[in-house]
Amino acid sequence: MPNIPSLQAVIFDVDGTLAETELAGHRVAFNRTFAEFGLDWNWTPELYGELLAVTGGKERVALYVKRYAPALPEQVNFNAWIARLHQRKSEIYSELVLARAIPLRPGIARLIRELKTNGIRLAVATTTTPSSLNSLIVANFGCEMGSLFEVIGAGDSVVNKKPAPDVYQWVMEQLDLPPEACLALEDSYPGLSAARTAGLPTLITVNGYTANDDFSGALSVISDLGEPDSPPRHIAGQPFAGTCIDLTQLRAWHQALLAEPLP
Ligand code: XBP
Ligand code: MG
Repeated sequence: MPNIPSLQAVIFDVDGTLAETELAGHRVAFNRTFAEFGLDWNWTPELYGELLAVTGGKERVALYVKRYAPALPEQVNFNAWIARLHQRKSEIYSELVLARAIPLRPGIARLIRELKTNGIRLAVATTTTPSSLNSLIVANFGCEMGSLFEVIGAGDSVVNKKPAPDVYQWVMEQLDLPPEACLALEDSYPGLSAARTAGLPTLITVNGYTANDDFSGALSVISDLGEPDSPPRHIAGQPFAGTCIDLTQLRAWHQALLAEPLP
């Protein structure tokens, strides 16, 4: 019998996983910021989907400028200007989520509470900023992010953002746990790549922007975590038992996977 560690921690992605924040949250905040900065840029839902190929808001603006060469205001330092723009965008995003414009995805609040009650350690690995994450948590849980998550890898915690594995590796170092004792929850190809390269078994819940991503190597791919009266749809990988994804299911997947690892 191989020495299989039990599931000790779940590491959550944020955007697209905890909540559908991109279309009505980050995208809208970017467009409002562009208007405030006197730019005539408009990131349509389609264009934003294309720009999601790169993670991180500052990096996304830089990709847009490189790819579409829009007229830029006179400025001395491009990176400093992007940083100011992104700072303001983050403030507007927080205002949006604190107005409860962005609810959590099905099953997220239920699973987080169940994991916490049962002593599973909780962490976050995201490319968004700590302030944006905190606003989402305050709006939906009524508490600060630090009271839910023991370790938070966010924004510029690491230099190389997803799909690089760095943020997951940093989080596991802080947890002092090996990947075999953890499970990642993601929604996108860059997120899956980051988690898998870090050695983590990864559950995917898809969303409108990521439904057609390549999720080869995921433990399981499902529509969402579901609720007891509203089961998720299984898309690929390991099937689930029961009506929604709970701790019993995560433990079952984890044990089965460790006994027979993914290729
Ligand atoms: C998703 C992202 C982020 C957000 C915006 O992050 O790619 O860039 O779109 O974040 P994840 P900021 O799924 O890893 O949580 O503008 O705050 O950088
Ligand atoms: Mg994501």
